[in-house]
Formats: sequence, C-alpha cells, structure tokens
Amino acid sequence: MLKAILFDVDGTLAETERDGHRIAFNLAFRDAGLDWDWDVELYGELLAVTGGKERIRHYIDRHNPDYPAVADEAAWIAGLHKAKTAHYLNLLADGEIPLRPGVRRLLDEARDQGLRLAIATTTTPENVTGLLEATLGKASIDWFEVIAAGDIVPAKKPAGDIYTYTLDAMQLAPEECIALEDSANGVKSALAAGIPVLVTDNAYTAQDDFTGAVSILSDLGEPGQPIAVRAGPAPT
Ligand code: XBP
Ligand code: MG
Repeated sequence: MLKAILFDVDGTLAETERDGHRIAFNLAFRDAGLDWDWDVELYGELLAVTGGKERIRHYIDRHNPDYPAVADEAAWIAGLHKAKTAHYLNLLADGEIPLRPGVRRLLDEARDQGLRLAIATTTTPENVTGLLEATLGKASIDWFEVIAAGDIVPAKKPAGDIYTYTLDAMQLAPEECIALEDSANGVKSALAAGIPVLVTDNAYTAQDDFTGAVSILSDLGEPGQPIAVRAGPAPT
C-alpha cells in the first residue's frame, strides 16, 4: 500500500536549473573575478554531475585544469559555492522560480489523503526551504516529514544513499513509497534504494535514459492542460 511520496526538488518541483542554479553559479563566478560563463548548453552537459561543489570540481578538471592556484582547493570551491547559494536564494526570494504544473495540486491531494511526504535531493538544504517558502509559503516546510538534502549523505545521486536515508528516517519500506524524479541520475538513485519512481521530464532531461521508471510524463498536468505520456501507464 502506498504510504508516502518522496520528491526530488531540482527539475521536479520546479525548473530550477537553467534560470536558477545556472544564473547563480555565473553570478558567483563574476563576484570572484572569474571569466567563467556557463551557458545553457554547457550547463546541460555539466548537469551529468550532481551537486554544485562536485559540478564546479568537474568543470575545473574538464575546462580549466589550472584553477584554482590555491593550497586548499576544497575550501576554495566551498567558498565559491557558498556565494552561489546566496545568489540562488535571492533568485528564489524574488519569485523567479515557479513550481511546475500540478505540483501544488498533487501536494494538496496527497495531504488530503493522509499520504506522508518527504524530500530527497542533492541540493543544499537552504535551497529546498527557500523554494518551498517562496512558492508555497513558510508553513509548507512542515508538510514534509523529512527533508533529506545535500551533504547529509556521503554519496549524492545517482547513488541510492539519499533515498535510503529518507526511508530509514521515515521507517518505511521502499515498496510503500513512490519517488518523483526528473532525471536519469534521480531514477538510478531511487531504484538503487528499491523505490518505484515516476518521471516528469524537462528540456534538460528529455533525452535521459529512464529505464526502470514506472511512467515517464511531461508533467503532472493542470486542468485543461493534458499530460503527454512518453512511456508507461498514464495517470488515472
Ligand atoms: C540537483 C543538483 C544540484 C543543483 C545544485 O540534482 O544536481 O546539484 O543543481 O545544487 P537532483 P547545489 O535534482 O537530482 O537532486 O549547488 O546546492 O549543490
Ligand atoms: Mg532533479
């Protein structure tokens, strides 16, 4: 019996990447005097690596191997990432990033039916609460029994750690839950924890391999706005 819905955040609750995280990374680079510019296409490639600090590390390895010329590289990246988070939180607070279609409705219906809710994400915890506060109001943070985010587990998605952590915290079996994801890394992560997963894809993930997902949908739909079913059973 379904007892809980476990939500990914970036790309699933909202289209946060192109006009949110990407912009915030670029603002932080500018502040730091770096001439790095992650355009929409490059950012799509960099999304293969989850986690902002890990993404910066990967970019340096691939595109700027001479950076940073500092003794403590990890601390330098952490500082740059902290500045990025501040910019991202400002974008959220300015109301720049709306929820995806149907997200609010699903949350309302799930709560009405007594389903338990949680979040399992790679992003920084403040980014989750910032998004919830800006879109659904501060009280919505308490709708989620567990907000599992960021560095709380050693290995980020596609590893299953963040979902396993969430199951343990909720004392639930994987088959009592469904995960909602937007990316191949997210699908792999949920499946690694044994959790069935439903996908709502987006421009950055439309070509991803979603093998193992229950269904792949364009979005959760709004009245008068039909859902495109890419694969699997249509929602009822
Ligand atoms: C989301 C991410 C995150 C965000 C950036 O993946 O990969 O890294 O892009 O967040 P998922 P931070 O949706 O699979 O959880 O910069 O705060 O790490
Ligand atoms: Mg995602």
